[in-house]
Amino acid sequence: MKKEDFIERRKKLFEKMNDNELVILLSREESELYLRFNQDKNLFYMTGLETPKTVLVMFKKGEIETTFAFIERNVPERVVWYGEKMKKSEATEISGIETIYFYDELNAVLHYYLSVAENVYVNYETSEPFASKSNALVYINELRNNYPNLKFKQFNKIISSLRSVKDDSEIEELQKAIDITGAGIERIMKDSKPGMYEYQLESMLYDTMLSNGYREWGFTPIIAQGKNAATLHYSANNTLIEENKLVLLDVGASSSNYSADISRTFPVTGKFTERQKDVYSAVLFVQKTIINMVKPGISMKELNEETAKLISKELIKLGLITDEKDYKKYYMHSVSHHLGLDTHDLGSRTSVLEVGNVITVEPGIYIPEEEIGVRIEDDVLVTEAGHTVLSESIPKEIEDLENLASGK
Ligand SMILES: [Mn+2]
Repeated sequence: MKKEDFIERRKKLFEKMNDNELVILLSREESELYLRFNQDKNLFYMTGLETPKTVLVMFKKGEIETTFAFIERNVPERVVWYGEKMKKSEATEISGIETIYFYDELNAVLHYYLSVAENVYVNYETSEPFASKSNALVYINELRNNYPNLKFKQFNKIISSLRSVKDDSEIEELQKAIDITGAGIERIMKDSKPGMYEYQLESMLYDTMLSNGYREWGFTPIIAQGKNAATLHYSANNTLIEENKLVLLDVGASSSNYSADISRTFPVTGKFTERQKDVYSAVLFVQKTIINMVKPGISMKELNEETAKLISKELIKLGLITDEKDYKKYYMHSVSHHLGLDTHDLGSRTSVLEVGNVITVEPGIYIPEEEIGVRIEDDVLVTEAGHTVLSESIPKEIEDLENLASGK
């Protein structure tokens, strides 16, 4: 990602902002010692800065568009503990923002803007899940009290439509995250055996990531054998893998904060049973059909409705239900979500697709009483011609899975 990308994103945001509107984006809390710092996604999207105590401010008044940022000042006696802080020139080099202040100047510099602005977009709202612990939220609440005429709005509302259309740099990062995830998945398919624990499969993917410089997961990996695969958010990954079971992987590495999200289901012993094959084929057929529908102008609601219709028919063929309406017993989630900086990225789950959206397509069938759970998930870019499956190269055909898993 280069500074021109961030400059372009800020330019697009100014086009959406009204007169006298202000944006204040605060960084996340500084991490505890045992965790690596993880930047607020919106602040990263707008600046590329990955440091705590960092703030972006943008203000639009008439023709004048003002942008500046705050970073932490170096404290010489703390350098031996935490190293040098980023220099102003480095912040400018990364973000393309020319005017950089220090964080301890925040109140003094902001006062003028808070006094003249009518609306302010902030990235912390009371709906934040960990609101009570967040210094950022405490700060926003202080502003609310000190500037009672100012209207506070959620930044997500104004940025959502921009973030859901990916630029070339974002697609490049997503592709890297997807490719390394795919390499790890293939290694798991080749090297896993019954008698291993699920977390040993997790370690194969993690090792593939780390060895290639990808140090972060996009989300907590799901490695689920047999009946665990029928628990949608299973993440304990600590069960012994039994003979003849299917293993469901729902995993994604992160590349520069962009998350892959791939699901594959394979027979750990190298051969599907007839029943497993029937269920797998049903999901694969639905998944391919839905992927082929992806194009600009189609809504995610339509994809969901078509998935439900197709899965209902498959469930009847599999002898699991007799009335189409009962499909929710075996398929209970949506087929798609946006993908990007967040695994479940900004962008409505009912939105009409446009060029540059990246969505998942992930139908599944879950039959706990048969200890079978199948989900197949690819990451799909919406293009003018229709779509490109960014995860195309990760195997999902029955023959390929059997060959990989049996070591052929
Ligand atoms: Mn997903």
